[in-house]
Amino acid sequence: MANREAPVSESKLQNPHLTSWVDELARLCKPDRVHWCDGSEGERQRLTALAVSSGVLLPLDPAQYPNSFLHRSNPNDVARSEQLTFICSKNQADAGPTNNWMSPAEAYAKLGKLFDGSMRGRTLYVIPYVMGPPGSEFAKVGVELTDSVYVALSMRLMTRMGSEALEALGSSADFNHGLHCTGDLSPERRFICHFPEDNAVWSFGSGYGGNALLGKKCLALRIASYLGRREGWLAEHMLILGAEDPEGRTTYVAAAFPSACGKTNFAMMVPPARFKGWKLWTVGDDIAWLHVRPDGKLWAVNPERGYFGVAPGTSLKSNPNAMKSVSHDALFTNVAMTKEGGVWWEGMDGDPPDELIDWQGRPWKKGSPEKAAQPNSRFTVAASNNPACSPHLDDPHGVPISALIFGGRRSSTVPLVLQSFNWAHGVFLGATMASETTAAAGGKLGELRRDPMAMRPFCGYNVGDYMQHWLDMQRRMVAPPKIFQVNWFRRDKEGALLWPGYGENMRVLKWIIDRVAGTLNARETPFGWVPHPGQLDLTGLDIAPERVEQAMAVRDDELRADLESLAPFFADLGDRLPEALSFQRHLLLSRAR
Ligand code: GTP
Ligand code: SPV
Ligand code: MN
Repeated sequence: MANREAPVSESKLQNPHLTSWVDELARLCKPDRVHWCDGSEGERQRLTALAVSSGVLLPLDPAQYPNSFLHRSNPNDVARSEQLTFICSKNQADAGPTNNWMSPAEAYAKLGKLFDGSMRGRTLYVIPYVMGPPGSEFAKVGVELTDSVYVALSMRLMTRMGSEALEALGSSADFNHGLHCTGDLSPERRFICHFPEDNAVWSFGSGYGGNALLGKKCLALRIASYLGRREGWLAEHMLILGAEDPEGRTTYVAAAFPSACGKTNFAMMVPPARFKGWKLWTVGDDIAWLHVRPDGKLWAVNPERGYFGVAPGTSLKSNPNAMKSVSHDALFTNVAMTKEGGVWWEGMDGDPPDELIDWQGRPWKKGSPEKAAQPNSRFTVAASNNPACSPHLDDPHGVPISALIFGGRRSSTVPLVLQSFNWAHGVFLGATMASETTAAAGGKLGELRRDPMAMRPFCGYNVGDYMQHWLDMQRRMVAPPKIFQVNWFRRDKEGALLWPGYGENMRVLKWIIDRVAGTLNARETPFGWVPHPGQLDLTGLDIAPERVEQAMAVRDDELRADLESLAPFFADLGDRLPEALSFQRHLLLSRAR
């Protein structure tokens, strides 16, 4: 399809639902131009040139970082805004206690005023996109209308965007209706509103990732979780990874860790030398759509086709596959820039350069107490850049999942690894997961909060109903995945991490794979199955065995206190708290004395 600058009414598009909706919102937002994105390489080049000439993107040194650019966002707009994110269901109770709620009528009226005339002097980009593998029965189409060229270029990396999405949509009216405007970025005029019952999202006043790329958290998690409950599947904040053993057998796992708690790193993990002959494949690093297929197993597709990953902490040592992925055709957001036009962030290999331009464009000197890169600075790249990208990324059926893993950021209490007794106990472990807050969302850092299945900010309906839906999924499966809990972040009394993490997490994954295969016994505790002492393969790991023991310890007093502290969280769920989870808590408490 040719690049179109013509008003929609002159376009030759065949889908009247789409054209009349675009016309209606163009009349509201009043852009000077409407550009229908076709997703072509030529279009990418034209939009990139435009973004560079308007200062939205800074070109990086093409010798070091071919085809790569830096974007600096407004300093008040560097992370998801959970306080300004709303679920606009007809009934407030359907949004539940973990979501902000606004009535649909109020939200449409309030945001309608903000959108009115908001794109004067600007271009409205029409971005048709598909979430999910091409031709998959599980894929969903969305269309995002935005005035941000950064969003258009990011959506091209993160989704299957342009002509192929229009073809997938055909003449159907079944698509997510997304409207986004950057506005003046004032937090007083920032709202990210979801209308699950209308399959629509209106986002105003932020240009940042999860607030503005509507295919990601808005459609693929909040709206999709709502659709999943209605249609009998699950939309989850999970990475998907395949571990191929030296005999060529691949075990697939999906893991839910809250934002900035290690999904991208685990999904791209390179195993230590001890695991010679193993190959790890990344299917996805953030979102999994889980469906039961006719074989009675749970299968996962990654609805995305790119990564929007945390930059700080990413190095050749911690995540070599990510470093290779960002070496060309990458968009960076809020990282620091070197004098030579390269990028830098805290935790990158080697010493920091003597001088940098920090994420806000200011000069920065080595030894400065300020961070050069914003703690939630990110890279955006196509998944195909990853040397470990799974060939099943485009598989319409996805991959069969043998284990589900839940992991929060917990300085204490939660052991390195624990296997649930059964599905309901596993759902309990996920539903009661807690994690210390990170820079991925605005608000305080390091506060412990309950984050059910790492979905607290992303569940598009009542979280109690969501937990019940998880419990109900068991009946649809003949071979449900085994459920595990992990914690890479336990600390000693001095505050030092007990477990080295990153690639060494392979040692824990190997135990999980062996447990799933049924080739390994385990130790039963009142709280679940854990490795026998000495059972975890630590060959070649340069760390005192006592520290690993401390990381793995199951301490009755700590776990009992944690179960007791669940009371107010469960009380908040009121009559939507599944009975099975309430009983699980009492059962565990009764055994923990
Ligand atoms: P979102 O994209 O926000 O959903 O984050 P994510 O879950 O993909 O987290 P990511 O893998 O980007 O890691 C976030 C931060 O945690 C980075 O600074 C990592 O360096 C750090 N991290 C990741 N894995 C580990 C680990 O195993 N141990 C420790 N100590 N830190 C880790
Ligand atoms: C997260 O915060 O979980 C992310 C980044 O993956 S964002 O797309 O901004 O939500
Ligand atoms: Mn995420």
